[in-house]
Amino acid sequence: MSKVVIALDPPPKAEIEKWVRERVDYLDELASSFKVGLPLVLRTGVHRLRDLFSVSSKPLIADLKLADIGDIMAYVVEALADAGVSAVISHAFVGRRGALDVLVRKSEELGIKPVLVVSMSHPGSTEFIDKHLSEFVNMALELRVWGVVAPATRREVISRVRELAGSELRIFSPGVGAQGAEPGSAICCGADYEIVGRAVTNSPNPREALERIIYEQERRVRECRS
Ligand code: OMP
Repeated sequence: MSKVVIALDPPPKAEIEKWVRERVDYLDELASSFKVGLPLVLRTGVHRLRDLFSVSSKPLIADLKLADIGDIMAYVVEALADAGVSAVISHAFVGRRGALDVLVRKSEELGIKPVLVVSMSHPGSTEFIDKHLSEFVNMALELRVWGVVAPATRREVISRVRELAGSELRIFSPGVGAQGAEPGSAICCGADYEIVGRAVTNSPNPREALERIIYEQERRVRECRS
């Protein structure tokens, strides 16, 4: 099983359902899971997810980067559970009391795995978010969430998260491909999965692009572990 999560973010002019179906079809065999966010869900509606991904054998991660009070995030998670989603990504910065504790409780009740963003792949993440990195990771550990998001674009952050988390948390790393990070580089620093979007989904041949990324990922991981 590959260690690539495919981010399905359709460009604005894409013929949406055709775009999604084709990519799920071509990529399902090779992807570890699919991730959908606002660009897709706003256009299809959450009610279409179950049908659009019915041919997929892989888990579906909803990346809505939730950042609200707990009761409202719990409503969102209920809608996602009805749509067949397996995991949900939320921001860590909203804090625990009255926010993430409610979200985690509701997610557990519905069998959805919570994932917290503890650092982001764009440069501005250092302006605010990264200043609290260790607090976010400790909170993720206390809440016993399933995983965290940390950037492939700043590998030292992944190493730090892995050091703080030990083997407890799954680390998902975006930034491979379109944002410049090399396949396998995040896994070499302790990530479990690399999130790849446009480098695959906007390619004229998405399957071939994903095969190349997996090949590169495996080669680099072999090298760094030898
Ligand atoms: P590409 O840049 O096209 O590979 O897509 C990256 C995907 O990861 C997009 O779906 C982003 O929303 C997501 N992402 C980031 O790029 N940076 C982050 O810090 C966090 C995420 C995320 O939570 O998935």
